Amino acid sequence: MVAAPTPEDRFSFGLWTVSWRARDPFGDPTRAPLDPIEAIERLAEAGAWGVTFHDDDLIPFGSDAATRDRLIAGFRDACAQHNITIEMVTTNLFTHPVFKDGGLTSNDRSVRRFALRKVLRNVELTADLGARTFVMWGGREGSEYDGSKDIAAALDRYREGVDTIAGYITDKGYDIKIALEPKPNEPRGDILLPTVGHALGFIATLEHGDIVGLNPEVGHEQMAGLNYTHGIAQALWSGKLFHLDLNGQRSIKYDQDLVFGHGDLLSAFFTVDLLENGFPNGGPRYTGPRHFDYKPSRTEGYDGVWASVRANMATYLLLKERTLAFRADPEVQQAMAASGIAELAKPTLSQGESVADLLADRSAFEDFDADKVGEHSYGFVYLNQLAVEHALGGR
Ligand code: GLT
Ligand code: MN
Ligand code: MN
Repeated sequence: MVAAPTPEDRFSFGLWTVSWRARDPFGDPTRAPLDPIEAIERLAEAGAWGVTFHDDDLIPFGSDAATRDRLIAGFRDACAQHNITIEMVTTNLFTHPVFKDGGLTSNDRSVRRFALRKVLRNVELTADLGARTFVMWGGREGSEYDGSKDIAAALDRYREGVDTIAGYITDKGYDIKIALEPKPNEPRGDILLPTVGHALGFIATLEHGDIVGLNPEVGHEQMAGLNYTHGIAQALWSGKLFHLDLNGQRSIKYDQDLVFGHGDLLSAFFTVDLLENGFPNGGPRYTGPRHFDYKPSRTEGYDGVWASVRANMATYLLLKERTLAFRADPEVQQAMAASGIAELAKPTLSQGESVADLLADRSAFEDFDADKVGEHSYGFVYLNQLAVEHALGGR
């Protein structure tokens, strides 16, 4: 039996996910447009707690002020009526042709100024709607050709842009945090800030970096061949895991945006394990929404869209149940202890021990039997098998 989602689970969905009409580079849309109000009704019905959106998901690019106000008011009412929390807002700096060379890092300065204005306007909307996270996915910030972009200047402009926005939020006193979303490629040949690690390095150079963190997406790290759980672990350890995009990806290829768990299931197991149970030896915990950013496959009609919404939450809840059982299993606890999981939390130098003390410790080097210690069998395979057995419901 799969547990039903509750508001406490804090499951949220991008409006653009269920509204995706399934146009791809080779084919026309396979689904009719979806009214945002209906999307809210259906998400609520499925048990979602929250929603997120781009300005342009709700307000078509170029709408006049009256249309904009009307659409926002209708959306706000629908969310209130169905108890759906607007938890994050993000800005579309990628669809209109004006952004073909990027928004904040376009070689064309007038585009950069327009992009900044579009983002700042959207910050105001975010504050107005009470959302606390402002995601910035720079999908068009990048290049196809190495000679076409001065990367140092592009990073200067990226920093200028993010700092301007973060400084604005701070000056206004808004309770909003910015979460940068890395992606290695697609739609650009190469995107700036391609991975969690690049973004963390970038954030460290910001003047207003205190309110800037990350929104890592499962598939985006996996497109770069990286370990998503490790990525969010380092973001968490750095105090920078502000938000998440959960979905599925099967190896290094185009961005699949599958349902969560429909890619690398065991990786999803350990992602949920980290989110729900934390680091084995304690440490910072993620307390934000469980946000799904996926694309209902092009083969599906709206019945399939709503089934896929439920699938994301059901898979998460099943994995949550399995990871709780995994951590509670005495055999697992024993295997973890035997594997030295707890020992890693012990500082390598003893309390008060100096480098001179270490240098004087013959047991650490001169008398250290590397060959003997090299025979240490860690038991990681057994531990992993226990995880697989729990994931498959075999225990
Ligand atoms: C776009 C992208 C996503 C980002 C969204 C936020 S937009 O759909 O593919 O990964 O999270 O801008
Ligand atoms: Mn995403
Ligand atoms: Mn994606």
